[in-house]
Amino acid sequence: MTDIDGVMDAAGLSNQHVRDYVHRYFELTGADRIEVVNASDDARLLREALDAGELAPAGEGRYYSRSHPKDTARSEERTVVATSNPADAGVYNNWRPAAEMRPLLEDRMRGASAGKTMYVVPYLMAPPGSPLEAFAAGVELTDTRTVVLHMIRMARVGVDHVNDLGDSFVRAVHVTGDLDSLGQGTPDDQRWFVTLADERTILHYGSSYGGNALLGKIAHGLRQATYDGWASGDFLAEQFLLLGITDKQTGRKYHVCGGMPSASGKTNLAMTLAPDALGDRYRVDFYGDDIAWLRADPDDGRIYAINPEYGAFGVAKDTNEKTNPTAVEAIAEGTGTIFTNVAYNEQTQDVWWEGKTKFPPADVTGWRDWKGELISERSEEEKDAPWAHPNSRFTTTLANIPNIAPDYENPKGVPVDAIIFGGRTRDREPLVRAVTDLAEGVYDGLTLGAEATFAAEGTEGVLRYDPMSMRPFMAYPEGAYAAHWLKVIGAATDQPIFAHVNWFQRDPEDGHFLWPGYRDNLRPLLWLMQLRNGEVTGRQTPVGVVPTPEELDLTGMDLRPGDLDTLLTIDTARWQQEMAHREEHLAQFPDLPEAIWTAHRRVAAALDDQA
Ligand code: GTP
Ligand code: SPV
Ligand code: MN
Repeated sequence: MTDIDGVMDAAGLSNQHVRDYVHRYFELTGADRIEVVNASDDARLLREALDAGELAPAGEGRYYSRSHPKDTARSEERTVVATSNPADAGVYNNWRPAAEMRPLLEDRMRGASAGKTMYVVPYLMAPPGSPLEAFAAGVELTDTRTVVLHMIRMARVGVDHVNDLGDSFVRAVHVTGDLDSLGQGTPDDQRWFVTLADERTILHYGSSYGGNALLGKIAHGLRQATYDGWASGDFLAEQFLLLGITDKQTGRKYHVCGGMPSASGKTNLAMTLAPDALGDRYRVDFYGDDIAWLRADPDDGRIYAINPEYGAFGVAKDTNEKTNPTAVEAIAEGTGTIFTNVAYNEQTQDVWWEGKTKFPPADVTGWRDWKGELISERSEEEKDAPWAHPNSRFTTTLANIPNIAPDYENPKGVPVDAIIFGGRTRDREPLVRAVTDLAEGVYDGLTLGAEATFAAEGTEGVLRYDPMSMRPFMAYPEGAYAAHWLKVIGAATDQPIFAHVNWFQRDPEDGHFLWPGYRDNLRPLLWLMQLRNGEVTGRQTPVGVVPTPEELDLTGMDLRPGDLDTLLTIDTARWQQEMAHREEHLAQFPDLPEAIWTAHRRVAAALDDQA
């Protein structure tokens, strides 16, 4: 019989509400042992994971793991937000009654951790001392050691974060289940990923990968927090990157945040190194790459943003010295980085993924693909299959990121100058278009349409609307969401400018990206800051202000002739078609604020005038 209280006493876990919660789920899941985790346990847990074969060494101070081959991405279909109020049902939150989901999940979890250790992981999703700290604490219970190691990198972990909180922490229970027999992706799928938002409880069963299992990140940092932000009236929690731009010539510093759907460029943008030609003048500071919480500050009337996370869980594909030198350094030897589902060489302990180098290693000796199969033994049909899973990732703490902002732990957060939206859109969307009106900016976010990616199972390439990039993380109805956005940003007297960006326009004939992307993405952001400062005027179009070709600083770039024109063109006929789709999309949301419809009609009329 495990002496649970003895373990919690020894770990200094004194909060009685937390202790009661641990007792309850220890009994329910039937785990054999418990362990209370602090960040300082990392080295020991790494050793244990290496000994147990859950991790393999990937060079000095780096680690490699493989997830179950049926468990490599978020499952949107199996993800539910449940409450006790049917009026909380929206279009994208897959609402179910809490009274139905809790017993269902607890049934699945009953006895499912038998033979395993239950790790108790107290965490904080905010810089300590943040005005939003009251929404940030949680305790994840998990039966998988590699999940603990990821949590230590992705969140601030330790008992001190929860001891003095009474009952105000998120209960986040993760039970892995038998991944061999969960019917993943079949009509008999056993997995459930449920946020009981009005009970501040998260119950996830049937995965040990990414957002399905690291509950501080997506389930708390986004789904629970977006619900809490609305219920309290105080803040927004969004799938946003957050960066700073310093103009070394003028000494001014700007902050930009914004939403792009999963695997669409947030990490890369936040880690951007200024293009060589502009590096003497500008510096980009990393604040966050996946989540931002935003609030209006009554003192100076500005919007402030924090990154609640402590690490980055970044897409490996195409990460290299040219696209993202900052990331390459952040995952170098000695950083404690964990790679998941990339290719691995068991003889050299090397890792590889598509786009790390132009061609895969020529000598395939010792190389195994993400499933663990030897490349040298691949059959003719398998020959061209990717070595790494497209959603393979690296996990590293923020402190490893060389352009981490010096003030990234400032509890107050940073004042936001611009909110941008973007995604993978092969036509129609120009490189950048600025929107100065709040309702039109919110409207633009709500109608963000892009090609879905491999970050969720079974959706790659599908064109879909992804409001503010929150479609997989919505927790309450879209009409109320729009109204809450207007309220929170509207409370600021000095509001950010909005913009829509697109790095993914392609040539219709040969398919090449018209814009080289990556480090050059700083250029349209610089233009946006100049527009906000009144230093440029751009060209007014029905869908916003677009730069003139002269206004963009393209020093050191070598664009193909004609590509820049296409990048800055508004195709009126194509946009008119889009407006009809938008109308259908928005019509799904009852109670959408009238200001959003007014913005839609204004844009539509401006396009008709121009046609
Ligand atoms: P999540 O972590 O899933 O929320 O994704 P993210 O939005 O942070 O995506 P990330 O920056 O990791 O990029 C995903 C993929 O897009 C990677 O393979 C990048 O190499 C690629 N990518 C990022 N920026 C650009 C760009 O400017 N141009 C092109 N062509 N690809 C890009
Ligand atoms: C995403 O899918 O948007 C991610 C990765 O940021 S995960 O944590 O798996 O959700
Ligand atoms: Mn994300």
